[in-house]
Amino acid sequence: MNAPFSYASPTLSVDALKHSIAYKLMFTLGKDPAIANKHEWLNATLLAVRDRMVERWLRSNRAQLSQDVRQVYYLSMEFLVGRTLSNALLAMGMYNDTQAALEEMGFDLEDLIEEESDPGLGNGGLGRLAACFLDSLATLGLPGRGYGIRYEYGMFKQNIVEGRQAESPDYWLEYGNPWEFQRFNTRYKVRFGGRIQHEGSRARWVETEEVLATAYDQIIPGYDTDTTNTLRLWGAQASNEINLGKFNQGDYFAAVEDKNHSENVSRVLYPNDSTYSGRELRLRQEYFLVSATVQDILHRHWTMHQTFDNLADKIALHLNDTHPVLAIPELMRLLIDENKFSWDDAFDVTCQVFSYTNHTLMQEALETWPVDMIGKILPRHLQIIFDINDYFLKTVQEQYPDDWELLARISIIDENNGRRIRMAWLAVVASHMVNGVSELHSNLMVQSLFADFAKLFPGRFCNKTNGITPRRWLALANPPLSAVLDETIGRTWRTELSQLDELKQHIDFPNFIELIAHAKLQNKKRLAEFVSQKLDIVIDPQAMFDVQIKRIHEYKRQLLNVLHIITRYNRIKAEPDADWVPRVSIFAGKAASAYQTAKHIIHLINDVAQVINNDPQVKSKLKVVFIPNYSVSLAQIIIPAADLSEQISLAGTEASGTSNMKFALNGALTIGTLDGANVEMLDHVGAENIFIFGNTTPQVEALRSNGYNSHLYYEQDAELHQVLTQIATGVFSPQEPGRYRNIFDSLVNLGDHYQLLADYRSYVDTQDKVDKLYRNPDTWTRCALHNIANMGYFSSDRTIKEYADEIWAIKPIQL
Ligand code: 26W
Repeated sequence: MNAPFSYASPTLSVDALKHSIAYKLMFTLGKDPAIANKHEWLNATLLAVRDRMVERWLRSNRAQLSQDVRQVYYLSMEFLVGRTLSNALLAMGMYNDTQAALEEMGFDLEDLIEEESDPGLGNGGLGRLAACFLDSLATLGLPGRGYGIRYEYGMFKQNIVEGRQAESPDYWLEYGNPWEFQRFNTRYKVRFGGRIQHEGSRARWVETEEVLATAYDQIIPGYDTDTTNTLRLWGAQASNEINLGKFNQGDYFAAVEDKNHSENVSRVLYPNDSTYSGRELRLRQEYFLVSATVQDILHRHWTMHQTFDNLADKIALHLNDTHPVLAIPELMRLLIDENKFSWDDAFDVTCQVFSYTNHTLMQEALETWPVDMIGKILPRHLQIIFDINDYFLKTVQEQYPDDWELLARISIIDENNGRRIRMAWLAVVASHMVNGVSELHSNLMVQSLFADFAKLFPGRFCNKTNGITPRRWLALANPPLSAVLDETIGRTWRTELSQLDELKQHIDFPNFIELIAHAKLQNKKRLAEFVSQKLDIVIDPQAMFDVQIKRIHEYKRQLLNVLHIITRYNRIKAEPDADWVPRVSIFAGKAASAYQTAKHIIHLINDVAQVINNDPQVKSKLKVVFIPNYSVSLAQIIIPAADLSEQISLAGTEASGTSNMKFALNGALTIGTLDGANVEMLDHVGAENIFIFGNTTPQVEALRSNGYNSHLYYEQDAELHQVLTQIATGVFSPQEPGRYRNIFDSLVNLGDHYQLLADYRSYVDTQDKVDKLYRNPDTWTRCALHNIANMGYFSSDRTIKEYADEIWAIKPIQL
């Protein structure tokens, strides 16, 4: 394996590093090097590396303070940062030195890197996007901080037991987290419950229950720059260690129970992706995050300025989806009740400060909280939300007198569904900018979900197409390809990804094509080795690696992929001796623990794999692999090894997708629908270099409104008929023939909500074109190269520059 080559740092000698690592091991961890285990060596290395970053961090923070620049605060319930060590070494140009130092001490850096736990503090796309954004902010020298929750248990660990998903808790802090700084002195009280006493326009919130939020800081290094930023995560602490009253009454257990109850607020990440749960603990988590954050931001501002009159000039608060939207009433509350602002002034500042990103249009994902629940837990916030709504509806009514239907539609309070607060409405009303995450999604957003608001506030809506950081997703994940790029166009693509365009000049050199193909083969061998070790399945690196890795969700249509796999299986069985293009279909992804259909899909994939992988007639012509426990670190191994990237969601449902960009950047070809950012990828790579199939969004809508009849497709397409019948009759579940009858019914008899059958024929035919191209390795690699060369636009550096200029109005700090 090549190491991600790093620029040399003349000040750091290998000896000095060796010394620091040994020092940390002995004097910080208290371990004798002679008996220390791998984890302890890893932690010592992390601490030694962290030390070297602290100086930059302090310098950055000092520069930010002295230049007194406007800052953005990125509020997110999820940050999926991935492992830190390798990224930090890359950012600081210390990879090779550290490798050498450890080698001299008898350790392999790669080994230690694999030992680090991968904190799963997010569900999927939204959390990973937040992490890419932090990386880009720091790399661009932009003043920004992330704020989130330090969940003790992140995303559950997924095991596959007899084909089914089994969840177990992931205690990622088991060996400590040497990367973080616990700030014992940065603590805020977060209050819940109680009641309100009015004093004129102000209110006193009394008799509350209290939890303490303690700050844990992580350094976010920028690549090849001294700028670093901070990710501050809040952990909950009981405000009085144990309830003394109960303790004194001798009720020790009740006292400890109370403590646990308070601390539960940062215990565990909700494993839902795109479905809103409505549970009280989740509401408490959301408020816990924003209350501590807004207090912290105001505290910092006050320390610097001793006034809040210039607040709107100095801070921008960004809401990553609606999950942190309670920051709006929280800021209003603190300004009005604790800092003597008038209501109008407070609302004015709030609107200037906030901006909001919408990440999904799906109904079931949109957060609405019962008025009663908010009233019980956050009585003062409920009042403020009502006040904002009254004020807003009044201004609209002046413009559209007596349009009661409009007023009912845009009211923040939904009176029809048992009185609920529409969090997305609140976010739109109190933000100065609202963005979607791809061109298509942003357009649909203003045509559907926010249509009324777009008419009222035409300048408020915009698009910021997502991006990914080339540091983690190319330099770190794909050393073989990075080495080829470095040789060909130099090293600066890491921060100027559009330079990949220069690769096009080399496309006619067979040697160069050969190098690209060779890099891919190396990555495929690495993955094959991994699969053989972890799953005991042998896959051939020469076969086409066809990959779909993402959360398991009906709208993402993993089932459509399965329909194609079974079709292919049937064709092979019909003609076992024909010249088939060998394929390995690879899946990975978690299903939300309460999402039964998604779990059933995982089971089906594994059952299909069982049958196909053990059919002697099929041999290496087709293999199906489900890799358990998908995570950022697993993605870093799988993505570089992919030949074909499956991005097959129903048009109009995937807001953007970001793995689509990661795959293309690593030289996979995409088979995809015109959904999310696929549409823009097509624009960039050209129709000859991507496999687009299926209905477009308007066609999907037309089918829906004209009465889509999936049964017809089932009747009229013989291959499809066969596949569906096999699923329904237990060909893949002979022990329990009826196991997948419900999947058959949902597709054939119950409306096929995500229109799989409508896209099936186009998908299967397009897969044939994929095979055809794969038979010609040179042409295939040239197409892959066009993908790599045209991915510059999809760097999160470009995305973040747009946010910085057009939404946050922030500028780089000078170091
Ligand atoms: C409250 C429950 C809940 C939890 C998470 C609702 C919604 C979410 C997220 C919005 C789900 C998510 O991760 N969305 C993804 O965001 C990515 C980054 O913008 C996009 O690329 C994906 O298309 C979108 O599904």
